[in-house]
Amino acid sequence: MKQFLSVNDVLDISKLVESAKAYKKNPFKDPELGRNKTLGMLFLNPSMRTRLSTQVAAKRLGMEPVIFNIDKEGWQLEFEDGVIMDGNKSEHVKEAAAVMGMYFDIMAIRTFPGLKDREEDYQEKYISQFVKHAGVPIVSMESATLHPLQSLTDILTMSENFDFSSGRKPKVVMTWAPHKKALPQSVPNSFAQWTNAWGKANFVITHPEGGGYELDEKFTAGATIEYDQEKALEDADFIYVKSWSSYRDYGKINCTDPSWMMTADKLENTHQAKVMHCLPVRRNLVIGDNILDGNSSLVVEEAGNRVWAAQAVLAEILKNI
Ligand code: SN0
Repeated sequence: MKQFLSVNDVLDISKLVESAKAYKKNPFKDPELGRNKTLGMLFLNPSMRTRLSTQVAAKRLGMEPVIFNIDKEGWQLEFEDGVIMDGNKSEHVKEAAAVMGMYFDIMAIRTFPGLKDREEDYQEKYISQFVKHAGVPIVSMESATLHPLQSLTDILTMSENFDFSSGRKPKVVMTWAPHKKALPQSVPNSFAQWTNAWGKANFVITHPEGGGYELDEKFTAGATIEYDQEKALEDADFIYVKSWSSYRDYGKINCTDPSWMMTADKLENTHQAKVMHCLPVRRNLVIGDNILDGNSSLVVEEAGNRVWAAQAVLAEILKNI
């Protein structure tokens, strides 16, 4: 693997999941793979799980992770081409990325969307410039439109929590939930893209009708869209809860209906469904206490799996440099 920006960089999802499981069984089996290699971890936005799990994963492969919170500690970067830099931006990404590429063997980057200009966000203006100018493999730690390390973790978590030998496909339902902030579509886009590419589930997406919450079909094609949440949740094996802002009415919050919150009573007509969320989750706004404090929640186990997903991805890239 030469980079990790989306599922399209993965040759064989099942193999990558098996590799993550092998690291889970034996975290220290490859202490030499990343020896004398440095991972630059660049944050333009906040992070807890991604930062910590990727750092731990890198160390277990013998790598040295170096963290740089560019948003707080660096020069403000310019990303536009051909501008006169007489404003508050001190350095162009062309130099910044090229320089960092001289220091690091792999670079991992977190950069959220602006949620104002859909075209700009969906062109991945920020991460793509690092790809272009850094000259080293780039790993997405959530970009403007995708969050592949999270999605690999989610596939791993589902594969551990379903008995595929039953011959039945699990029903996976991704449901929208209300939120007070306009959130990126990155996590739901990416979950849809990976679940479709994985191909081992019956996949349904449910969200309010009329607010433009339909996600980019480039990621969702193959999934069933059902606007009635109750109907969508029938016979579910996994319920993936996520809030996102409108895609069609870009970046807007067009629905705040609390009845879309995930609560324990909604599990009644499911196959004892397990509830997933990437975290951080706002209790009693997105998911109720009665789920998060009960047996149906996988959220902590899921977050724990982030280490093994990151380790599998870094290992694949290290084998190629
Ligand atoms: C981010 C998102 O993409 O939805 C990161 C998830 C991994 N989530 C948030 O920004 C939540 C912030 C909040 O205040 O609840």
